[in-house]
Amino acid sequence: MNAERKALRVGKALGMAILLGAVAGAMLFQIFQQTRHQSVQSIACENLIQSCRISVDGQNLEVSFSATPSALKPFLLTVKAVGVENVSASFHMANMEMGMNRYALIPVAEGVWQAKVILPVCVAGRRDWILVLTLDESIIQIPFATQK
Ligand SMILES: [Cu+2]
Repeated sequence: MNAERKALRVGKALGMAILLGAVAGAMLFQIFQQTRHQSVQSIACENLIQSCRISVDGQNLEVSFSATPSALKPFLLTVKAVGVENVSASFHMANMEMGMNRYALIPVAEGVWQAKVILPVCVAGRRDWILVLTLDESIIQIPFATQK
Protein backbone atom coordinates (compact mmCIF):
# COMPACT_ATOMS: atom_id res chain seq x y z
CA MET A 1 0.00 0.00 0.00
CA ASN A 2 2.74 2.37 1.01
CA ALA A 3 4.87 1.44 -2.00
CA GLU A 4 1.87 1.93 -4.28
CA ARG A 5 1.25 5.40 -2.89
CA LYS A 6 4.93 6.24 -3.30
CA ALA A 7 4.89 5.06 -6.91
CA LEU A 8 1.81 7.18 -7.58
CA ARG A 9 3.48 10.22 -6.08
CA VAL A 10 6.63 9.66 -8.16
CA GLY A 11 4.47 9.21 -11.24
CA LYS A 12 2.62 12.46 -10.56
CA ALA A 13 5.89 14.34 -9.97
CA LEU A 14 7.32 12.90 -13.17
CA GLY A 15 4.22 13.91 -15.13
CA MET A 16 4.44 17.42 -13.73
CA ALA A 17 8.13 17.64 -14.61
CA ILE A 18 7.44 16.54 -18.19
CA LEU A 19 4.62 19.06 -18.50
CA LEU A 20 6.77 21.90 -17.12
CA GLY A 21 9.58 20.85 -19.42
CA ALA A 22 7.28 20.98 -22.43
CA VAL A 23 5.95 24.42 -21.45
CA ALA A 24 9.47 25.77 -20.87
CA GLY A 25 10.56 24.27 -24.19
CA ALA A 26 7.70 25.90 -26.06
CA MET A 27 8.49 29.26 -24.44
CA LEU A 28 12.17 28.98 -25.28
CA PHE A 29 11.34 28.04 -28.85
CA GLN A 30 9.14 31.12 -29.17
CA ILE A 31 11.86 33.38 -27.76
CA PHE A 32 14.35 31.76 -30.12
CA GLN A 33 12.05 32.37 -33.08
CA GLN A 34 11.55 36.00 -32.07
CA THR A 35 15.24 36.72 -31.67
CA ARG A 36 16.15 34.83 -34.82
CA HIS A 37 13.86 36.96 -36.94
CA GLN A 38 14.17 40.52 -35.80
CA SER A 39 11.51 41.99 -38.00
CA VAL A 40 8.59 41.11 -40.21
CA GLN A 41 7.62 43.96 -42.44
CA SER A 42 4.75 44.16 -44.82
CA ILE A 43 5.54 46.19 -47.90
CA ALA A 44 3.31 47.33 -50.70
CA CYS A 45 4.72 46.96 -54.18
CA GLU A 46 2.88 48.77 -56.95
CA ASN A 47 4.36 46.83 -59.77
CA LEU A 48 6.47 43.78 -59.20
CA ILE A 49 7.12 43.39 -62.91
CA GLN A 50 8.86 46.70 -63.10
CA SER A 51 10.63 45.77 -59.86
CA CYS A 52 10.05 47.07 -56.40
CA ARG A 53 12.70 48.87 -54.39
CA ILE A 54 12.64 48.16 -50.69
CA SER A 55 14.74 49.24 -47.78
CA VAL A 56 14.58 46.94 -44.81
CA ASP A 57 16.85 46.81 -41.75
CA GLY A 58 19.22 49.19 -43.52
CA GLN A 59 19.44 46.90 -46.51
CA ASN A 60 18.35 48.00 -49.97
CA LEU A 61 16.74 45.42 -52.15
CA GLU A 62 14.93 45.09 -55.38
CA VAL A 63 12.24 42.49 -55.97
CA SER A 64 10.81 41.64 -59.34
CA PHE A 65 8.74 39.09 -61.26
CA SER A 66 9.64 38.23 -64.85
CA ALA A 67 5.98 38.17 -65.86
CA THR A 68 2.56 38.90 -64.46
CA PRO A 69 2.06 36.01 -62.06
CA SER A 70 -0.61 33.55 -63.04
CA ALA A 71 -1.42 30.15 -61.55
CA LEU A 72 0.52 27.26 -63.09
CA LYS A 73 2.58 29.57 -65.28
CA PRO A 74 6.23 29.60 -64.28
CA PHE A 75 7.87 32.94 -63.71
CA LEU A 76 11.20 34.08 -62.35
CA LEU A 77 11.45 35.79 -59.01
CA THR A 78 14.53 38.00 -58.82
CA VAL A 79 15.82 39.59 -55.65
CA LYS A 80 18.74 41.97 -55.78
CA ALA A 81 20.42 42.22 -52.42
CA VAL A 82 24.10 42.73 -51.72
CA GLY A 83 25.77 41.23 -48.69
CA VAL A 84 23.19 38.60 -47.74
CA GLU A 85 23.95 34.93 -47.39
CA ASN A 86 20.54 33.33 -47.71
CA VAL A 87 17.44 34.32 -49.61
CA SER A 88 14.29 32.25 -49.63
CA ALA A 89 10.74 32.89 -50.69
CA SER A 90 7.42 31.35 -49.84
CA PHE A 91 3.95 32.07 -51.14
CA HIS A 92 0.87 32.16 -48.95
CA MET A 93 -2.75 33.20 -48.88
CA ALA A 94 -4.26 34.89 -45.86
CA ASN A 95 -6.38 32.45 -43.85
CA MET A 96 -5.98 29.67 -46.37
CA GLU A 97 -3.58 26.78 -46.43
CA MET A 98 -2.10 26.71 -49.93
CA GLY A 99 0.45 23.95 -49.36
CA MET A 100 4.21 24.22 -49.48
CA ASN A 101 5.26 26.94 -51.86
CA ARG A 102 8.78 27.47 -50.69
CA TYR A 103 11.83 28.31 -52.76
CA ALA A 104 15.49 28.76 -51.97
CA LEU A 105 16.77 31.50 -54.26
CA ILE A 106 19.99 30.78 -56.06
CA PRO A 107 22.68 33.44 -56.54
CA VAL A 108 23.06 33.96 -60.29
CA ALA A 109 25.38 36.97 -60.08
CA GLU A 110 26.88 39.20 -57.40
CA GLY A 111 23.92 40.18 -55.26
CA VAL A 112 21.34 38.74 -57.66
CA TRP A 113 19.15 35.88 -56.45
CA GLN A 114 16.60 33.95 -58.45
CA ALA A 115 14.01 31.21 -58.26
CA LYS A 116 11.62 29.81 -60.82
CA VAL A 117 8.19 29.88 -59.26
CA ILE A 118 5.01 28.03 -60.14
CA LEU A 119 1.97 28.97 -58.12
CA PRO A 120 -0.87 26.50 -57.62
CA VAL A 121 -4.46 27.18 -58.59
CA CYS A 122 -6.58 28.32 -55.70
CA VAL A 123 -9.58 26.04 -55.19
CA ALA A 124 -11.56 29.02 -53.88
CA GLY A 125 -10.75 31.04 -56.96
CA ARG A 126 -8.78 33.62 -55.02
CA ARG A 127 -5.97 35.58 -56.61
CA ASP A 128 -4.56 37.38 -53.61
CA TRP A 129 -1.17 36.07 -52.58
CA ILE A 130 1.51 37.09 -50.13
CA LEU A 131 5.13 36.70 -51.05
CA VAL A 132 7.18 36.16 -47.92
CA LEU A 133 10.86 36.85 -48.48
CA THR A 134 13.47 35.83 -45.96
CA LEU A 135 16.85 37.48 -46.26
CA ASP A 136 19.12 36.17 -43.55
CA GLU A 137 17.36 37.42 -40.43
CA SER A 138 14.79 39.70 -42.06
CA ILE A 139 11.33 38.76 -43.21
CA ILE A 140 9.39 40.83 -45.71
CA GLN A 141 5.81 40.29 -46.75
CA ILE A 142 4.71 41.58 -50.12
CA PRO A 143 1.05 41.15 -51.12
CA PHE A 144 0.31 40.74 -54.80
CA ALA A 145 -2.39 39.37 -57.08
CA THR A 146 -2.25 36.81 -59.84
CA GLN A 147 -3.93 37.23 -63.18
CA LYS A 148 -6.69 34.91 -64.35
CU1 LIG B 1 -6.31 29.88 -52.00
